[in-house]
Amino acid sequence: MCSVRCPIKVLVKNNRVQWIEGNPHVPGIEGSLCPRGAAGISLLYDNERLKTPLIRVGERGSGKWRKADWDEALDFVAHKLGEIIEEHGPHSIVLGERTQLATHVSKTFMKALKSPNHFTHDAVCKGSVNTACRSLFGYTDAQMNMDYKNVRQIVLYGRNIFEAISVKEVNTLMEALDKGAKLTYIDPRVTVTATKAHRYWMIRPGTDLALNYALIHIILKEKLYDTDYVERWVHGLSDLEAFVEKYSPEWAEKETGIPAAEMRALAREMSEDKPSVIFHFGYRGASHTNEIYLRRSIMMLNALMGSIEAKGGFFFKKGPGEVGAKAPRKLTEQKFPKIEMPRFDKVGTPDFPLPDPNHGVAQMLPQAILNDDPYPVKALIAFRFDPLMSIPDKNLTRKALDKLDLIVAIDINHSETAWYSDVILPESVYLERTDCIQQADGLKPQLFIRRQAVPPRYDTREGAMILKQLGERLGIGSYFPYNSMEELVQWQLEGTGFSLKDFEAKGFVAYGKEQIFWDRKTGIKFKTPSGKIEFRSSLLENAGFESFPEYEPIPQPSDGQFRLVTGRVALHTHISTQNNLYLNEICPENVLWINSAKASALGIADNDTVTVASEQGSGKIKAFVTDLIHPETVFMLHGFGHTAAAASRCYNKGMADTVLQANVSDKIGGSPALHETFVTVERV
Ligand SMILES: Nc1nc2c(c(=O)[nH]1)N[C@H]1C(S)=C(S)[C@@H](COP(=O)(O)OP(=O)(O)OC[C@H]3O[C@@H](n4cnc5c(=O)[nH]c(N)nc54)[C@H](O)[C@@H]3O)O[C@H]1N2
Ligand SMILES: Nc1nc2c(c(=O)[nH]1)N[C@H]1C(S)=C(S)[C@@H](COP(=O)(O)OP(=O)(O)OC[C@H]3O[C@@H](n4cnc5c(=O)[nH]c(N)nc54)[C@H](O)[C@@H]3O)O[C@H]1N2
Ligand SMILES: [Mo]
Repeated sequence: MCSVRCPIKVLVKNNRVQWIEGNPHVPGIEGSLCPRGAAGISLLYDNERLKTPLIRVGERGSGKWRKADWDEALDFVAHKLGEIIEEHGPHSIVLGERTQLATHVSKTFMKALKSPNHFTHDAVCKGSVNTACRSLFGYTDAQMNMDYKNVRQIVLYGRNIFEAISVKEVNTLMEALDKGAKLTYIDPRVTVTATKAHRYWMIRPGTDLALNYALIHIILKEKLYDTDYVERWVHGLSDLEAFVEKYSPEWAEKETGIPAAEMRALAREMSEDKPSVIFHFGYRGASHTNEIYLRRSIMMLNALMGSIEAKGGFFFKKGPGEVGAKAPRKLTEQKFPKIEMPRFDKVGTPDFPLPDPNHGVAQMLPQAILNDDPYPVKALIAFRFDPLMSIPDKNLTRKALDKLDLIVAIDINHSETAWYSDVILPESVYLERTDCIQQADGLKPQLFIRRQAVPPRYDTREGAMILKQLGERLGIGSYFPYNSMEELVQWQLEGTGFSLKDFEAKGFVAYGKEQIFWDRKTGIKFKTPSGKIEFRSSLLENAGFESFPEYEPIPQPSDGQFRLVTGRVALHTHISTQNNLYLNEICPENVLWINSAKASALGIADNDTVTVASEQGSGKIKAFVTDLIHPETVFMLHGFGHTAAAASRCYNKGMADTVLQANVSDKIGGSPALHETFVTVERV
């Protein structure tokens, strides 16, 4: 139901799913689920999901399809891809996906075809967090996690943890709060998380960086940091000291609207509880062209508190290698032909040197297609990813898609991109399929498996089988040495010492019994060139970027404009559950949060329909007039405004943020700057 993939237990009787609950054997889950997890049954039994392969017969987006059997659909796609490869080369094919359990399969598909153009959702989710962590520690954010259980103080910058949910995180943090941990929440909007915080700051949007420079200023001036840890592990402290000299709390108070005295209070409290403190690096909070420096400043605060690789702080995830064992195999371990062409997004070239090449930068796709830059792109395979809804500026993305010779969607729903594609290859939903092994690194390395609970209701297949069968038709079948998902999983487990049987009791296995922390005095294995936490970053500076650029305020809305901010709610997953029978019933559309004083000046009352417009596009939505949002900002839930008629429950309900947002990026870190769009709001 969501990319977080919380472990579940499914009760099946007579091949029908009766009940879904959290996996009782997983600490922190113990039976519980979020609303979306519980609504899995209504996905399985939804008769509006994709049922058979479809080939388009009308105009793109017209919704005119003919049903095809699998052989016909796969032959059709393979034939078209073959022609495109022949004429334009394999690099003219792009495959984009949400990182998932079959990612090693789709990467293999692209590598074998000799295309460099596999990208994931990572950049549009948290690209700059990834780059910031690599610049400081030599690890990605995904290779780190937080020890919520033992935390004493936690600061969340728009990390709306009690609505944008991972069940284990929520439960573990609630327990820590019950035991006395303190929560500070910072957001221009009063979220559910704000209501549970000990301290809440309604920050002026886009100014978190100013706040952090002031916090660092206080911590260094008052020597509130962990001196032993910093001396041993930090490279560039004196540079930082000179840099933050001018960023006083009084200066930051003017920028952020947060009283200087409160900043001092937080810095001192954090110091008292160090190192069991967390400044969460966040995902989709402040989202601006300088995001990399915000994420770096958050992680520098953690480093100053000595909370990296500390109980109750951050830790590096330990893999099977840490206990002398072997990780599950991945198809990507095979030998592939060399690829000379650069990526479509230019990641890894001097134009865009720093984003993670394992993921690429999704939101560069429209520009690459529209400008034939760096070369013509001709085909897109969208696998569990919806570019039209998940890349900012829907109209621009649609224009780009119009230029393609082939669009293939591997999905479970009539997503916006599926609706606009040429061929739809329907995947079985998670309850109907066995997936690849999930390697879950952490304080204790573990492996999880998701096994088929019931047979597919319709003529659908698993993604890893679909790609294999396409590969066979394209002459790269030998890269897929399996005939079923069970065989693939067995192949993956070779050498790990585990077999499928070992998963039967609990759904997962652990490599060892003990939690592994590295020795804080001698043993933290930072993977930076200096072996330390690089405040002065070789990654940034070798690429020609500064480690400590002067603070520059982000562009501000002019009179009559608002900054558009978006986010999630506990009842939906991004853009994919709006048509779910249960979830649609409790949250059928999104609304526009607008500050009461501003609304009254514009003559807008609660529940009025308003037109929201930006340079990119416009649409209509109901207003939610409230004091619970900063006057400079309006907010809407991400994920609504679907136009695929076949998904009738969410068809034309609410509005899509992507229609409004400009496609601009943090050109160092790789995230889209989703909150740099200004809108006007008018009563209809
Ligand atoms: N229910 C549910 N849970 C999910 C998901 C889901 O789709 N549904 N998706 C998962 C995924 S992939 C992700 S990445 C995470 C996302 O987790 P979060 O990043 O916590 O989620 P968002 O809802 O995007 O929350 C962003 C918050 O930032 C605030 N914000 C906006 N501008 C600023 C600013 O300038 N400063 C500060 N401090 N805050 C600001 C917004 O008001 C909003 O409340 O959630 C995960 N969990
Ligand atoms: N404008 C804007 N853009 C955003 C965001 C935002 O807040 N605003 N948030 C960003 C974030 S944090 C993220 S993580 C991304 C997420 O972006 P996406 O990955 O595009 O969003 P999802 O809703 O996770 O689902 C994508 C597609 O996967 C399909 N799907 C779901 N389950 C399955 C399955 O089992 N198999 C197959 N084949 N398909 C499946 C869904 O039907 C949907 O079409 O979007 C990012 N983009
Ligand atoms: Mo995300």
